[in-house]
Amino acid sequence: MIIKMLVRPLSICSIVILWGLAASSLMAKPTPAGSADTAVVATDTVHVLNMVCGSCDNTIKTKLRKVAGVQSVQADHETGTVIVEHNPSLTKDDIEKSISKIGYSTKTHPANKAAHEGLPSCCKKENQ
Ligand SMILES: [Cu+2]
Repeated sequence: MIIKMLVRPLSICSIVILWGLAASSLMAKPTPAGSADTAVVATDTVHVLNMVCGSCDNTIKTKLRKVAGVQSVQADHETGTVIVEHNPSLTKDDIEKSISKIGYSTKTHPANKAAHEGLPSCCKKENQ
């Protein structure tokens, strides 16, 4: 008898709580289109062979950020690395191809010559 009286108010409470949770999760459901894309992020570190100065860093950061799917770019000519956060539909190879189109070389993708010629003079280096 005592147990029944304890259990009953509890179960009514828990039903109300569960109903509340269900209602709030339904209300939270509508999310903006594309949010699934930006929620999951992959990170790749690419070694770039011919970055020589801060302008190289800036060129790569500015141009790589415009590539669809790229979310953030860090470039450091001193270490020769470019760290890219991107959505999982992009591969590291895609990123290396984009870097070569900007005028810089990776081990597998030599720089596009015309793009390299268009770089500021301080950034042009023979060892592509
Ligand atoms: Cu430079």
